[in-house]
Amino acid sequence: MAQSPSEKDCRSRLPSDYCPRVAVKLHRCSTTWRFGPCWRVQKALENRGIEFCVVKGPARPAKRADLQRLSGQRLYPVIEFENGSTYREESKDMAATIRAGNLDEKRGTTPT
Ligand SMILES: N[C@@H](CCC(=O)N[C@@H](CS)C(=O)NCC(=O)O)C(=O)O
Repeated sequence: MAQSPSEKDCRSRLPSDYCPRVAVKLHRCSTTWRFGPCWRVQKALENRGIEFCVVKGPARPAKRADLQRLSGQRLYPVIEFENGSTYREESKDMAATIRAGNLDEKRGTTPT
């Protein structure tokens, strides 16, 4: 899939500190389809011009221990902020938040 100008390449399964200068990491499934929950949120980030990188995770839910540790659940998409906090809601709600310019409000405190 061609990268949009706002998407930085994190490549899959690299440590989450791989792109420290990017404030937003999109943890998403590895499908290249341009529809579905992950694509919906990725598109919203692109349309809003938010700089982000993509971290593609394993397809099998059983292999999503890292995502579980990071976000407390096993579904994509998940947004990780540079302070280590994460944001996950229904993808339609995530996309609406991003499009409304309210993503920063979802940034939590640094997890301990
Ligand atoms: N209703 C949820 C669905 C999320 C969802 O199904 N995400 C997919 C990736 S696009 C996923 O994690 N599928 C793996 C699974 O269902 O275990 C949403 O819209 O956020």
